[in-house]
Amino acid sequence: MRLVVVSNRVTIPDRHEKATAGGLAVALREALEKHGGLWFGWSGVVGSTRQLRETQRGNVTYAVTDLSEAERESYYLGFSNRALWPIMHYRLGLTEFQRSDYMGYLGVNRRFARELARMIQPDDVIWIHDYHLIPLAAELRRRGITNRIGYFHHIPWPSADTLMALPFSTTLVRTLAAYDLVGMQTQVDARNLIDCLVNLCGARTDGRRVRLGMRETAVQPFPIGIDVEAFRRLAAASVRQAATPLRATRESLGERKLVIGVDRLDYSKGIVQRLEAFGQFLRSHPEERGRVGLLQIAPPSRSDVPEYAELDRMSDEVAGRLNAQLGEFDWTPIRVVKKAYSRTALAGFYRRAQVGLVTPMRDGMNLVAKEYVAAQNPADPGVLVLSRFAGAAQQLGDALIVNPYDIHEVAEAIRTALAMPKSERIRRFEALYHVIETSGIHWWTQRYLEALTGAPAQAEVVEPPSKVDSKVEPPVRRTGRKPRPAASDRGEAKSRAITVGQKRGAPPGETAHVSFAR
Ligand code: ADQ
Repeated sequence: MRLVVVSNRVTIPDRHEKATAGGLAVALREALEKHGGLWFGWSGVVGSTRQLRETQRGNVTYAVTDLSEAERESYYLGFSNRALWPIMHYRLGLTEFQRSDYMGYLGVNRRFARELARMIQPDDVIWIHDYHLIPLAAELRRRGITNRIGYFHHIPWPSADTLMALPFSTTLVRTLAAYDLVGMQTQVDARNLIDCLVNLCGARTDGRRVRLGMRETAVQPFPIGIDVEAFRRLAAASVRQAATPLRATRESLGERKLVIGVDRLDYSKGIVQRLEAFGQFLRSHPEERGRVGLLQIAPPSRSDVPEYAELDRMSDEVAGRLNAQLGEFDWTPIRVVKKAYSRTALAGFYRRAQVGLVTPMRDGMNLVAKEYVAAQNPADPGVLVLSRFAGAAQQLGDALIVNPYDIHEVAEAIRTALAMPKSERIRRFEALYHVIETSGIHWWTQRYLEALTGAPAQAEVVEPPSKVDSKVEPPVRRTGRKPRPAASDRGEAKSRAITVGQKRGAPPGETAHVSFAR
């Protein structure tokens, strides 16, 4: 078996430096190296030539293509990031739909399928990642590809009622039936997707598998993890290194306590609301003024999308206002740093912070929550404050779980975390660490690939959406009827397990990098 990974962006690893990426990219690379493989996707470059470029690294081939300016505008900035991203994060008010963007999105998926189909061998197993590429399997099937194809959705999947607001959502959801396995971050996301397939597309289900026409697709949660041991080692090493940002932070903070937030600058992460909550905490507990500070690290992303430019401006404005209202000549309550750091530096910041403030308004999983836990000193750990709307909250119930829309509740959680006795901090930390350690990134990759290779192979074609024409949108069925079990219940697919990613990889590299460039 050869593994083929497809993602929106592909970063070709440096020849000499094995791991310049976050845990996910490293784990996928390891799985590819184990089986020999192909990683296909956008190079990240916008150019006039769209020719496929192949680079060999060991037994992995990286095949990348550039996007044209028009493709980047419609497929990436337009439909993926101004329509799908907000609606999947329950932000109807921010969802901007343009038919031309949707056409561009379908066009890029069609082109990717055309180029990829030529490279597919009979025993390949194909693993497609993320919302940019939802219709890719349907396009591949149309070209006669009968291999097993899996999809993993890294972000939340909303309820059918929410998703229906997006024009052509039914057509798009229907294309998921072209996959053998669809992986979601949480049980809630999996249930929402199954509801969409049943109520919007008329599929039948037994709760785990969905039957649409002659095709059967497994829908399951696979909560993504991190390389816990590698991150723990980075954090421990950061304490010993003389010239790390950790040392500098320690010197600049003195005895003051530190609350930390680390996120891409994205409205789903709740950064502005978090700054307000920290301000509220200082107003409610004036005795804490001068004794604690918030460090918010937020490298800009998608700056070409107007909503992100607005967030950039707003976060500066709110931090400036709160610092002016609450600061002293020798103490700045909030520092916002808009740049990426190396993983070692991040690990050091997490370890120094008494509170990890992870309060997205909605998040598929949120790896920062897990990184914060992994980086703690087991003898004197900090406290994780976590939004109930992060997928991670489904697993990390021993964090202080908060509603990020309620700044008073978040403010009180900060106070509780700072005042928490060491024995309770250790108890919570140990419970959290156990969870992240037993469901790390290697476990995740292995489990997903076992489920995908164990799924029954199917050859049937699912018609991909071909044009923007309201006639292609099937009628919405909202019958309220109970889903019926699939006609043929084959029971658990027998796993023809492959073993991947078991060797511990090199620790995440020094170059700052998000899991996938988004
Ligand atoms: P993201 O939205 O990118 O991922 P997240 O899961 O938090 O969110 O991952 C962010 C990664 O970027 C973390 O590894 C973090 O360390 C890194 N990072 C953030 N700020 C950084 C900085 N200043 N410098 C260096 N590195 C930084 C999407 C979904 C998530 C899901 C992941 C994985 O939105 O919900 O958890 O995919 O599936």
